[in-house]
Amino acid sequence: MAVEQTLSIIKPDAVSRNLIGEIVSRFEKAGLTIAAQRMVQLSRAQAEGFYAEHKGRPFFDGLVEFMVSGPVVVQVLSGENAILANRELMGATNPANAAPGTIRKDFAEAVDRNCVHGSDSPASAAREIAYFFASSDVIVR
Ligand code: DAT
Ligand code: MG
Repeated sequence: MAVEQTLSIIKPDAVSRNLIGEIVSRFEKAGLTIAAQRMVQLSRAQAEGFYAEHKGRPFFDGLVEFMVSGPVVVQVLSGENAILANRELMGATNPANAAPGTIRKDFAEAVDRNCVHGSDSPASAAREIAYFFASSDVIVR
């Protein structure tokens, strides 16, 4: 087991529905700690760059539109196997397929409004954390 950091985003649908606290509470109850956190209104260029791996997919334009539709909370979560632990707390991309008790099952309305983002690998975590935070912003306890 290794202590990892992962990039989490509480997306515009969850922020606008006042779910920040509910979602952060799930991370903390699962033993993950908040190592960095900031509210951001993403620009179109920032959203496109963040999701560059999906450019060309049919849902890309809608995804970017959604991600700039309101503020998001970007955060670094830290803990044992944080990358996979966060993916498990989030649940499947489509809330219809997400397991009971996951964030997406309990809160998300649709695949294109699915409340949270989480890095899916060590490489994506490193890239995504650096996309939003300087290393001096990340406080691992
Ligand atoms: P995840 O966010 O679970 O890592 P992903 O990386 O495959 O999922 O896709 C990024 C986001 O794009 C996802 O959270 C919501 C959106 N998305 C993915 N597949 C979609 C689809 N079939 N229709 C609409 N939006 C989709
Ligand atoms: Mg993904």
